[in-house]
Amino acid sequence: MKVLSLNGKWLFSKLKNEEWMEANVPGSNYTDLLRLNKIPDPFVELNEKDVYWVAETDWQYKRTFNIDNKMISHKAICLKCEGIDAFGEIYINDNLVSKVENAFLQYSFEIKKYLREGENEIKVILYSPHKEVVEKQAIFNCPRNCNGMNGVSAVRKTQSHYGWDWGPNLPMSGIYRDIYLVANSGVEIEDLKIDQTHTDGIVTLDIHASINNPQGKYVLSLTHPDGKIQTFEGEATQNINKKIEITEPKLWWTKELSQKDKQDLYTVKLEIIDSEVESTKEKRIGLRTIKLDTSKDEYGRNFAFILNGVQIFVKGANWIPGDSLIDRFDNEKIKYYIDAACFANFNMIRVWGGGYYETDYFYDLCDEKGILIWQDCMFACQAYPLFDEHFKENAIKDIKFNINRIKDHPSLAIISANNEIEAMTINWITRSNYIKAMDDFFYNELKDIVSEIKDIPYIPGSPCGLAPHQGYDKDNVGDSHLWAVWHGLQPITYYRKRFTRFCSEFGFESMPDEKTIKYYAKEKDYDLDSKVFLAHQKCASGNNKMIFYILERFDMPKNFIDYVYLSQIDQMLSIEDASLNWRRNKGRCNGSMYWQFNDCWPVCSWSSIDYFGNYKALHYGARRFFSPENISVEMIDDSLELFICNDLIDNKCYTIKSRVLDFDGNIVKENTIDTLVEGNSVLRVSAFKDNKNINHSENVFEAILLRENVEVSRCTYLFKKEKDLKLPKANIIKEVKVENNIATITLNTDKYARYVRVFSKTLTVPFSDNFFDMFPDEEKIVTINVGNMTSKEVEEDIVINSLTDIEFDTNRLKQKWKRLKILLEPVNFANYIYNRQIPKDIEVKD
Ligand code: BMA
Repeated sequence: MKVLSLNGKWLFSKLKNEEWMEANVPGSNYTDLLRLNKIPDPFVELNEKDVYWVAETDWQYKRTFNIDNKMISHKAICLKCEGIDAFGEIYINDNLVSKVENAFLQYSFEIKKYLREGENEIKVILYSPHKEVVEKQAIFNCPRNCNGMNGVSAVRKTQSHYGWDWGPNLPMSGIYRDIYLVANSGVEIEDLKIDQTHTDGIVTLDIHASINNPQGKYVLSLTHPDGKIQTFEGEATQNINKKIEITEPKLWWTKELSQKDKQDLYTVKLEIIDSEVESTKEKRIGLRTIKLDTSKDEYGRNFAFILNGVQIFVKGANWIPGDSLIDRFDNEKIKYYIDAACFANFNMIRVWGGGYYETDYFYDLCDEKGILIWQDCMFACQAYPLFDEHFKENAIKDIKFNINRIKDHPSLAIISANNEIEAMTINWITRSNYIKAMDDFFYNELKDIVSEIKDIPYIPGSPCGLAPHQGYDKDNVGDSHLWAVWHGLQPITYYRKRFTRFCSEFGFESMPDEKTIKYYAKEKDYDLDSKVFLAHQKCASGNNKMIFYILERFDMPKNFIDYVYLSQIDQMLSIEDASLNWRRNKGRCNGSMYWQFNDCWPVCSWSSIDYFGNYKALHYGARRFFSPENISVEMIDDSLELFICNDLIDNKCYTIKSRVLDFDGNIVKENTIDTLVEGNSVLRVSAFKDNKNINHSENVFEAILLRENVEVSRCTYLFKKEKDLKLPKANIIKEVKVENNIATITLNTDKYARYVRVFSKTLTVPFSDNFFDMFPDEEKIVTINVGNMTSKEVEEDIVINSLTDIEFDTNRLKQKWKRLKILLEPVNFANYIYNRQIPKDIEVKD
C-alpha cells in the first residue's frame, strides 16, 4: 500500500476568471484570500458584510502531482477526500470523477483509470454555497430560518456557516481536510466494528470487519493498556469475526470517576497483508458500558447516564465549531479546548447539531482524558425537507458514515437526532409535510439506522419528551433546554424553580476578553450601541440584555471596559446558581450542560472561552462549581444550609470550616464540622441555624470543604446584592516570582475582596484560578505559564482588580428606567411573558 498526500500548495481562482492564486490545502477560499490580502479580515469591525461576495462566487482549485512507476503498477488507486465543503465536481486529468454535495462526508473514489505515469492534474470546482441555497430554496420553499438564509436546511453543509445567533455569515468553500491517494491491490477494510459484553467481571470483545475484495491474510492485534499484545491471524475473507475475552479488564471511566488524567485504553489493529500491508485500520477502545436510564420514578421519568453501572451527574457544555473558517482549527487548538474542558471539570461535551461531526482527534482526546460525548446529528433549529428522497439519502450517507467512524470511541455516550427541531415545530405548523417527514425520520428511521450500527443510547432530538410533541418542554421527563434566564429575562436565580431531569442547554451571555475586543473594535467604537459592537453581537437585543442583568445586581459602570468584567461575573453567577441547584438535587436532576463552551469568531456570546482562547469568568467558575467534590450554601428559613456533593464513587470524610466575618475580616462566628458523605450522593448540613447576630449589610459567610486537610471546594455568601452593600475598598497587593516559565503570583488583601480578577494584558493561557473572593487573613496564590517573560515583565503585564475598583453611576431611577425600556422591547417582552410560567408536569404512564 502506498499513500500519496495531495495536501500542500494548490492554485485557485474564480471559475469565470482564471487568475490563478496560491492556495493551501487543507484550507478554504476565505482563508486563502485573507492570507493573500485580497479581502479584509472578516472578524474585524464591520468587515464581515464586505466579504460575502466570496460566498456568492464559484471557485476552482487545482494542482499537479506525480505518479511514479511503482505507484501506477498497483491494481487500485483511490482518491480519499476527508472533507470537501461542499458543492461541486472533482476532475482528474479533465475527467469528471464525481460530483460532491455533502461537506460532512469523507469521499473515496477509485480513479486508477484516469491516471498516468508522470504528471497528473486534479481539479476541484466548488460552486457558490449562496447560490446553492437559493436554488434549493426555489425548489423546497423551506420555512423561514430565524438564524440565517432561508433554505439552508436543504443543503448538507454546516448550518451555522450562514449565520447564527453567535456566528457570522461566512459560508466558506474549500478542501478543508486531508486529501490523498491510496494505491494497493484493491483490498480494503471497509469497516471495523468492536462490540463488547460485560459479564461477571469479564469483558468479551466481539470484533467484526468487513473487507472489500478480500485477498491475502489478516493480522489482528489487541494491545492492552499495560503494553501486552495479543495477535491473531487467518485468511482474509469478506467478513472477519473474532471474539476475545479479557479476564482482567481495566475499565474506562470519566476522569472524575477514575481520578486519573489518562484513561485505560486498548488498541485493536487489523491489517490485510498480501505481499505487503494492503489495508489497515486501528481503533482505540475503552471497556465500559453506557446506558441512558429513562425508567419511571417518583418524579416522572429518569434521564440519567449510567457508566459501568454508576449513575452520573453530567457536568459540561455545548460545543460549536471551533472557527468559522474551520480549516484553521488545528489539533493544537483542539487540545487547548479539551484541556480547558478538563480544567473546568467537565465530564461531558455536547457536539451540537448546527456544526460538524468532529475530527477523530477530538474524540481520541476525549477518550484519553475521560470526557463523555453527546453527539448530535447535523440538524438544528430548522425544518428539513426529509420528504425528499434525494435529500434524505444524502443526509443518511453523512450520518451513517460519521456514526460508523466514531462508534467505538468509549467517550461516545449518546446519539441525539437533532437540536431543538421538535421545540420549534410550532413555527412550521402549516407545513405538515415537513413535520410528518421529520417525525418519521427522527423517531423511527434514524433510530433504526443508529441501532443497526451500534448499541448506543439514542434520543430523537434534544430537548426530548415522551413521544412526538409530547413533553419535550416538561421538567419531569426527557432533557431540557431552558432559556427563561437570558432570552426570557427572568432573574438569575429563576432556575432554582426548575427541577429538570437533565438540562442540556441554558446560557447567559458576556463580553469577550479586553484583548479580543481590541482585535475587532477601535476605542472610538467602545459603546454597546455602536455599529461595531452590534455587529459582534448576533442575539437580538443581546447587548441590552447584558445591561439588564448587570443592573439586576450592580449599579451602572461608568467606564465602558468594566462591562467586560461585570458581564462575565453575571454570566458566571447565573450558570453557577442553576448548576448548583441541580447538583443539590442530584438523582432528580442528572445533568447541567451550559450553552456554550466556545466561540467561532470574536463576539459577545454565551461562551465560557472566547474565540482567541481567553477564559472568561464562567470558565474559572465552572472549575469550582463543577468540581466533583463541592460545597455550596443556601439560606433556608434563616438557616445557613450547606450542601456537600460527592460525585466520586467512594464515601469520603470531610471537614467543613464555616465562618461569618465582617468586611474587615473580623470573625463574627465560626464552626467546624466533620462528616462523611457517601459516594455519589449529596449531604445537607446546617452551618449556622440561628443567624440573629448576623448583620446582613456588613457580614459575609464562607465555608471551606477539606478532605485530608486539603481544600477541595469553598463557597462564599453575601446576604444582600452587591449594589445594596457598602463594600469597603479592598487594596490587593501582588508579589510575582517567575521560575521555569511559571509565574507565581501571591495576593494579599486588607479587606474582604469580591470577585478578584487577575488579568494579563498580553497572555491568553489561563491562570490556575481567577474571579475569586479573598479575605484579609488568607493569602491567595495563582500561577500562570508565562513562557520566557521575566519577573519584571510579568509584574507589568498582570493587573489585579476586584469589585470595589469599579466606578459606578448609582442613579437608581435612571437604572430602573433603563431596565424597563429593555424589558419592553417587543422581542424581550413577548419572551418575558411566555417564560414566566413554569410548565406543568406531563403524566407518565407505565
Ligand atoms: C440554543 C442553541 C442554539 C442557540 C442558542 C442560543 O437553543 O441550540 O441554536 O445558539 O440556543 O440562543
